[in-house]
Amino acid sequence: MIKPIGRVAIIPTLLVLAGTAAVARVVQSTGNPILADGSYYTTDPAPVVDGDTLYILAGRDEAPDGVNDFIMNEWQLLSTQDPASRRWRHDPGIARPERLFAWASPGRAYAGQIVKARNGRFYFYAPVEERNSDARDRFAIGVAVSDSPHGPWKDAHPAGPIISQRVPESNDIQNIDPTVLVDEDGRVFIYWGTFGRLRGMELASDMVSAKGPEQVIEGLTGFFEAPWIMKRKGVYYMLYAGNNAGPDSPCTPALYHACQAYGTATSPLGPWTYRGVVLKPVSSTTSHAGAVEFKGKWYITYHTADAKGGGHFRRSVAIDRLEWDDSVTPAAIRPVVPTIAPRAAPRPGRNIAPAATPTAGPNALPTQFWLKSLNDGIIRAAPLPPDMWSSWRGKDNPATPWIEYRWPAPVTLNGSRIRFFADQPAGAGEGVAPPASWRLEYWDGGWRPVRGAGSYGTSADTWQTVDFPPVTTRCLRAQFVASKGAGVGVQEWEALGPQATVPPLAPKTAAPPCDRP
Ligand code: FUB
Repeated sequence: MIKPIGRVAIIPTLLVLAGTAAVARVVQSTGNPILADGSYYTTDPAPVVDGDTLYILAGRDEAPDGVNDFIMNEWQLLSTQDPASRRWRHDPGIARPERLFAWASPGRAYAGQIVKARNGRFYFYAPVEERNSDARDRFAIGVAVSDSPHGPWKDAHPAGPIISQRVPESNDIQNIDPTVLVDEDGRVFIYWGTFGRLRGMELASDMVSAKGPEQVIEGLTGFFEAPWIMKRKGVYYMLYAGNNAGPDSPCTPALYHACQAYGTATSPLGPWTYRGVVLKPVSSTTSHAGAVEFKGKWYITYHTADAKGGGHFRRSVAIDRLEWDDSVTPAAIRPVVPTIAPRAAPRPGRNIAPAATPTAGPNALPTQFWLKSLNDGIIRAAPLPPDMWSSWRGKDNPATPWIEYRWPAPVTLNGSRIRFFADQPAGAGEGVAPPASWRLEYWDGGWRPVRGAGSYGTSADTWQTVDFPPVTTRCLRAQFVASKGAGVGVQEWEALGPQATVPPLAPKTAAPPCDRP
């Protein structure tokens, strides 16, 4: 019998693993994310194939709702014989930093990778924090070994981490996000890094000893973190999280969000050539991808905030097909089309903002914020900058910024709700503060204030609702007077029609402006 829990059916095949409290279960997923019911968040996927099984090593986000921190105490494993079946075995709690390494602190079980070596054993490259270290950044990469991806794991280098700010050389980067390739000739290469700094190094065939010097890897445009090394048809491919943001960036319009980009090289340590974007930003700020060939097909794994209760620090692993374009040299990775499990139909409502194209002005589109968040229907208890639009630029914040919705054809509106964000109190002259005042305007051959509107509330973190007699227009503006030199911030802005309708879909192309021919 299959007992449905949320959108995931749990088949009660409970497997208690000797020596740990972890309970394995078999899950019939309904699509992405693989585990979607919010009972376990799964992060930083690293796929590895052994025989007829595809394994995904994942971290586990345990941040309470509204806490913006990577609270990650353990790693977990997902495995399947057939991704298309959506039948996965879930092994929670396969390892914890302090159990893998005597020198590691608990917590911060960041993005690791399990790699099968030529000797048939599995090596687990795990970024953890050192307990006793005077390094400015205590993240270090340790290696554990096992005969199975399930473990049990044993420290393969009990002398300590193989990479830190002190070993094998001194460095000043954050030593996380390792990825390892065992090349066809048996040579082993490790890459790691974050915050725009990527290193690479050859390892000895024992999988742990440094062989070559640490090398700075360059050429991967917009590299931020999460490198993933792989090889196909003699070409080395590096997937990575990029965040070169801007209105015209192929990667991401908002600084905090990452795309997945890739580059290629003909030798493992480069030179590398940037090749393009594989995956656009997802619902979480990070998407940390890995890719692998399994039974003749390539798959990409990444994480999103799409599970129940999910967020930027409550991420969940997704898997999709990765396709190659062999008509070009080197073969290109085709842009990934992310899939998501079918959702319940949204309830009818008066908000028709999702059908509009949002824009902002004047000079009010700083890249750390995301205009798209205005009408995405998501309100977070502790939003990050890309969960809102704000006019805050640090200095010279616009005194009278505005946001605007443009519909492709005229719509009738008789109300609006707005949700301000503020990190400073009303009247503050810095940061993001509630606006001094605001009003709604609609286009009618010129910008006209809506008539008969009641009061315009300005408090943050609650809906401010404005009702007015119906107007028919293609463009609606919220015109603000900012608090002194502060920015204005908005998490969500709704445009309400007189009747409830099935929520409209986002427009495929941007609607044109009203005030320019
Ligand atoms: O999960 C913690 C960190 O978030 C990883 O190390 C990064 O790659 C990002 O996914």
